[in-house]
Amino acid sequence: MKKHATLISVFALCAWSQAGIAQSTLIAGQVTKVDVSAGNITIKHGPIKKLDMDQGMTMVFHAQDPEMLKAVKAGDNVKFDADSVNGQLIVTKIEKGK
Ligand SMILES: [Cu+2]
Repeated sequence: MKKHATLISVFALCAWSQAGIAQSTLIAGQVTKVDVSAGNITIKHGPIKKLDMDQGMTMVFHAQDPEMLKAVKAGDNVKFDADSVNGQLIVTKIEKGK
């Protein structure tokens, strides 16, 4: 009985954290250019508060892993996450939106 209760609470915690990530950290944007060989992607995006971008803009990001750029192409609407690493903006996650 005790073991069962522990399993349920671990599962609930996991589901909660995944929902939090999906809602709060992904940024909506549109891909305008992909350069897989250089590992760069140009994205037109809205405000990104955590990166001090108060307005939308079109800019180049470096991909954390160039392989992930193969899943998207110019014109795609995407949801992505980005971080500033040593002054360079890195896309850490990208997925196709609708
Ligand atoms: Cu920007």
